[in-house]
Amino acid sequence: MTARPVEPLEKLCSAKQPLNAARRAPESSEACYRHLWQKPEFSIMHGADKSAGQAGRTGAMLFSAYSRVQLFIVLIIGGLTIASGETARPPNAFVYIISPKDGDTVTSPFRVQFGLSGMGVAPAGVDTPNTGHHHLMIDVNEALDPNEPIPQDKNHLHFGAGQTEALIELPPGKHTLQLVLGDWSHHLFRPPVISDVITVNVN
Ligand SMILES: [Cu+2]
Repeated sequence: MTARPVEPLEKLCSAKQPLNAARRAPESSEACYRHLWQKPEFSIMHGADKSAGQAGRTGAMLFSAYSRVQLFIVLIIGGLTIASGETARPPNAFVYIISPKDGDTVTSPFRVQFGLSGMGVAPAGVDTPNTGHHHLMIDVNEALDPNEPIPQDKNHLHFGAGQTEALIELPPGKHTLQLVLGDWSHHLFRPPVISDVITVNVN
């Protein structure tokens, strides 16, 4: 937890009584929550004295409960942020398009086969070391943002079930294909596991 000054803590606590616990440990907003939780008017949370339940106190109680939920959400989001997008690429891992080959002429729909070496395929959401799932970039020119999940649209196809090939339908003309391995949370590995771009001529 980052250090917080006492005054915002007091606002956060929304309590008129001295915030001894918070003052003793101003670096931790948990002290505030603990302090509020131990106050008599909050004993209703534990099924006790309701006589103290005046409007202001009820508001403070709701605020406290709301703040707890907020803290919980912040902790969850923080945890996910730390957990996702930080998957290290195993050495020697690479992806490649087995077929079609660069420059091939194909008839739509056509089969694209995904090749992966030095790693395994796992469905999205499964955080197993040295695994990921395939993503096919179709006519994508912009670089992917390493801090964001791989976009999901008609140009960025996710194969989150662990597929290793796909039947692709494209309008006639030249199209580029590129294979990208994403981690369990659809983020790029660091450094990215990404194939060469190939061009196909679709009939
Ligand atoms: Cu994905």
